[in-house]
Formats: sequence, C-alpha cells, structure tokens
Amino acid sequence: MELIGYWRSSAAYRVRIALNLKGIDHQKLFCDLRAGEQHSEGYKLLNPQGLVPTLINAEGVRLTQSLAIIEWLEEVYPNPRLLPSNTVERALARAAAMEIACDIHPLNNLRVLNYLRGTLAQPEAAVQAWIGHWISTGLESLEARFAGTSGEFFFDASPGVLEICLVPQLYSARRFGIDVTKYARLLRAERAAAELPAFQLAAPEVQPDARV
Ligand SMILES: N[C@@H](CCC(=O)N[C@@H](CS)C(=O)NCC(=O)O)C(=O)O
Repeated sequence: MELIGYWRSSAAYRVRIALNLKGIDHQKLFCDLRAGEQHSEGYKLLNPQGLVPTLINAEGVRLTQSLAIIEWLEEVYPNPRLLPSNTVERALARAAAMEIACDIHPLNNLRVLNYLRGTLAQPEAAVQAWIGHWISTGLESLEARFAGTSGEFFFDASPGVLEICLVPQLYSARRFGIDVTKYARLLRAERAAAELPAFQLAAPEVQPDARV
C-alpha cells in the first residue's frame, strides 16, 4: 500500500494515525502542497480533486477522502476497532468526526484560504479572523458535547475515529495561533493519544518530508 500525503496535511495525518493504529505496513509518498504539486497533471491523474491524501491499495486502487479511507481500512482490517461496537455510539463517533472533517477543516483548507487571499483580495487580518472563527466555533461545540464525560478517550478505552480527527485538528489550530487551552476535555483525549506510538509516529514533524 502507498499513502500519498504531505506532512502538514491534517487529512493525511488522520490516515497516517489510522494506518499506524492498525499496524498496516505501507510506503509513504509525498505531494508538496506548498510547491503546488497537488495541481500537477501527474497527481491529478491519481486524485482529480488535487487534494491529499490518496491511498493506493495493494490492488492498485486509488482511494481518496480520509474518512472514506479510514472506513475502508476499518472494513478490511477490523482489528483494532476504530469505531465503537454499539451502533448508536458508532453514529455518535462518526458524527463528531464529521464535525471536524466536514465542518471545520474544509473552511480552512489551503485552497479556501488562497481564494480568500487571492481572488477575493481579503486582507490577512480578515483571513485570520475567518480561520479563528470557524475553528473555535467547531471546537467549542465538540467541547460542549463531551464536557463531563469520563475516561481519556471519547467512546472506548482506546482511540478511534474521533481522536484520529481531533489530534490533527488541534495541531492545525495551534499552527494558526488559536488558543485551545479552554477545551479541557478535548485536550485530555489529545494528551492520552500523544502517549501512543501510533500518534507519535504520525506527527507532522517526524514525517520524512517535514520542513520544520
Ligand atoms: N475531505 C478531504 C480533504 C482533503 C484536503 O483538503 N486535503 C488538503 C490538505 S489537509 C489539501 O490537499 N489541500 C490542497 C489545496 O488546498 O490545494 C479528506 O478528508 O481527505
């Protein structure tokens, strides 16, 4: 299997964590988003959306969209589970993961920010306000949803799809200079995840293409 990603991509970061948690051997390939490689003809043949990640499975099938990739991994490699065994909890875990992957992350994606800065000629202060607003709005509602829940992780004794989405989103929030200290419940889960090699080895700074 081959994972095409970029060290700072939070969508690729999610898939790196999932592959590590499941212990799936894979090769890492890179698409340099800052250099615009996602727009190259070659990459668009693999992923016409021009986004990372792309996972090429053992049969050569190109899989895109991090949540779809994680669901596919879950179906093909069911252990360890990344979704709760109870169906209602599965829906709740998916919903919270989607709050991050569908409602927070896309609003602050590179192409959206480039559009604000370039085509819409928004000043940097407005772009920063946009980023801060959407990330904080999303994290606040997640914090409210889980505040008061016990344990370290959200649904199980081990991390699943929500932690897989949360850890990269918190990383990205800090990178944008957002104060995340008020999200105590979210930070508790993040701290627990940070103890696990699957998360440590997926961290942006330790990727071979990292430019720190
Ligand atoms: N919904 C997609 C989002 C993928 C995505 O937006 N990837 C970003 C990096 S996190 C990207 O490739 N951005 C390139 C660009 O905006 O030009 C997923 O979850 O895989």
